[in-house]
Amino acid sequence: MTNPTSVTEITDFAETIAREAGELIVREREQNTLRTDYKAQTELVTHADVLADQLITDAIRKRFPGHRILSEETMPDLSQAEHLDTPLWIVDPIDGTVNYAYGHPQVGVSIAYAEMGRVQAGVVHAPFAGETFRGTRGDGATLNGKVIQHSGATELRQSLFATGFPYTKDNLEPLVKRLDAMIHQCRDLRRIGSAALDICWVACGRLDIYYENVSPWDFAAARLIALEAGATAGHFSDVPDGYPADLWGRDILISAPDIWQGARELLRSASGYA
Ligand code: 2AM
Ligand code: CA
Ligand code: CA
Ligand code: CA
Repeated sequence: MTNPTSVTEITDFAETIAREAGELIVREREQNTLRTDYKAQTELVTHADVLADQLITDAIRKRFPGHRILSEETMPDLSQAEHLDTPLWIVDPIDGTVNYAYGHPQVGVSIAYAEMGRVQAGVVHAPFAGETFRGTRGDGATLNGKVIQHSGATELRQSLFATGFPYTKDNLEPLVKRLDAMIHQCRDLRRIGSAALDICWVACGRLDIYYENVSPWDFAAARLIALEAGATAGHFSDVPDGYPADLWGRDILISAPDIWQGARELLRSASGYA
């Protein structure tokens, strides 16, 4: 099936629904009616996460009834990404739920669109900051309509890096080892609390490096935005066969191009990878 809709139209559509979800998210918090719940021991979810997920996925289903959807709150089946026959939408309605629940501004709505396992369009909208990042494959990346570029960092020593830590605290040892190695070799660390915004901040030069283990909805849109801003994106371990690399969230590393290899070697060695 050929898709008559252009990738730019797809990106426009993604931006429209991300903004609508953003309005809902801001309204829910301003009305101070946030009900929070726990998915797991420390993983928060608010009713705004679920409402925003429904708003976005309903809009996608209505406009593109034949497409697949992977979304954190209502359709989190990761095997969706292995089916390459149908276009796939990857949605995180609120990236940074902990920030959201604590009244912090670093919250993003992330929507990506992929064909054959390759992300073609990505939008990350930060409603409290009034910032919208957009990327279309082959056509560059923008922040509020202005073209963005990575920082151009050339030295690990002078690099600002961001990472995150999982909700589950069972196996923190490798993360602490990586953090130890990075903090010794880089300028400083920022823990923003939203993977999508971390990556968009690498895209626009507010950060030099980002690495973490995350899920497809956390990074799919932002990774394309970073690539289109000239950053390098990949993994510091090997991607298994059968799962699209664009959507594989383990050991991802995104940075300004000149420091990517150095950061990769440091993270591999700190992780005990050969
Ligand atoms: P979420 O807010 O959509 O759940 C990076 O840390 C990402 O992983 C965040 O984008 C967040 O997505 C999720 N995450 C996982 N564990 C987290 C934690 N302990 N605190 C904050 N975010 C966490
Ligand atoms: Ca979550
Ligand atoms: Ca997320
Ligand atoms: Ca989320």
